[in-house]
Amino acid sequence: MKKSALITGISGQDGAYLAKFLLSKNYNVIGTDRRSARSNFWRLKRLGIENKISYEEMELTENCEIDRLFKKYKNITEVYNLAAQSFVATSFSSPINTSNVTGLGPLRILEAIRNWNPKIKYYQASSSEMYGDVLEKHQNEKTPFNPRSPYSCAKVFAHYIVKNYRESYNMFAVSGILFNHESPLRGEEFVTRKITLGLVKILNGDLPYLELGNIHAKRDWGFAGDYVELMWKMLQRKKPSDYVVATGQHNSIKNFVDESLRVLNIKSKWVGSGVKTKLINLKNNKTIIKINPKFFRPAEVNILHGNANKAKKELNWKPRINFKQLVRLMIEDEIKFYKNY
Ligand code: NAP
Ligand code: F7E
Repeated sequence: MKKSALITGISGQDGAYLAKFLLSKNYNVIGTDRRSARSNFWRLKRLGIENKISYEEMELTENCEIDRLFKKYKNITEVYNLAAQSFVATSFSSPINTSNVTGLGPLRILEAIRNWNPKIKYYQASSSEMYGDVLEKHQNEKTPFNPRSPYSCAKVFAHYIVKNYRESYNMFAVSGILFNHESPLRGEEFVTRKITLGLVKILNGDLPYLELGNIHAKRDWGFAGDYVELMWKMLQRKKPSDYVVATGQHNSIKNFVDESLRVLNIKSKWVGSGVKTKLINLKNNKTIIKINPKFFRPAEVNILHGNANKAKKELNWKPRINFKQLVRLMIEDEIKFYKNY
């Protein structure tokens, strides 16, 4: 019998890659989006799977919409809760909405599962942002959380409520603590995609220069396509358990810019310091990057570096794409899909 999986947040980066992966495993995929905004499905179109998914409307703040899903699809065996207000910067301007969607949303789904069929397996998209101002150099499943944004506070709540439902009701409910993962399908507001798209726009004469915030922050960046496989693997285990997913390498935003320019074969030089830092294109002396403090966050997560040994050992996993390959993949795709390049 074909298995049926429900993916919330099907229109997002991970939703698209996970749907593709589950379809390749012969699952029926039911995907939720908010208000039937078909234009949001560019990622599913890009992966050639737009017509292979059953779509349902679901807003994470609406209990009755969540309930309706489980009433309608009695054969769902796995739920992947990827929907969230996922942009950290927005969580500072919309803390209440972020807490409601990203924090309470998972609880609403868990309650629906508990009422309809507690045998359904549940995956929660936890985040390395929960480590915040890190309390250990390399973060693993045992590292204490120290969140630095309304987004990460909401994710910490969701993480613990998943654990609580697992322990209280014997449900198969797990969290993947995923470190930053990027791809050509990443939203344009996140820094990696902002950089790759911005640089290609500059080369096309469509943008004079790019403005960034804190270029010294460091992230453990992996490839989203590698990471979604782990979500599935976690739900195939006999015993439910949480896992960190990371590459174990970190790089700064500045490194990401430099590597992008290396791939594009543009010689450049950083000049100045602090908010006066600039990146100059040595071919034409034009400024490519400036710092704009409006992109600084009220509280920053300076460095994240994951230790995924548990996933490597128990789920037999290792990332296939490293930092340099990731940057190349993103730049090459940007060029391929950018008009007139
Ligand atoms: P994404 O591209 O921002 O996608 C988020 C999805 O959530 C979109 O489909 C969005 O729908 C949906 N959504 C937003 N608000 C919603 C609401 N109120 N009700 C229902 N759906 C809503 O995020 P992603 O990068 O794929 O990440 C997937 C999940 O993993 C998120 O929970 C994120 O917090 C978490 N995570 C991501 C990373 C990472 O590096 N990518 C790392 C750790 C954890 P619309 O299209 O309608 O906006
Ligand atoms: O920022 C710095 C910024 O927005 C990364 C989400 O998927 O991963 C993501 O959260 C860093 C931060 O991702 C700009 O200050 C500098 O230090 O790409 P980001 P994030 O905040 O790490 C985690 C794991 C998630 O769970 C989240 O859902 O880059 N930065 N200049 C900038 N960031 C942005 N966005 N824009 C800038 O101009």
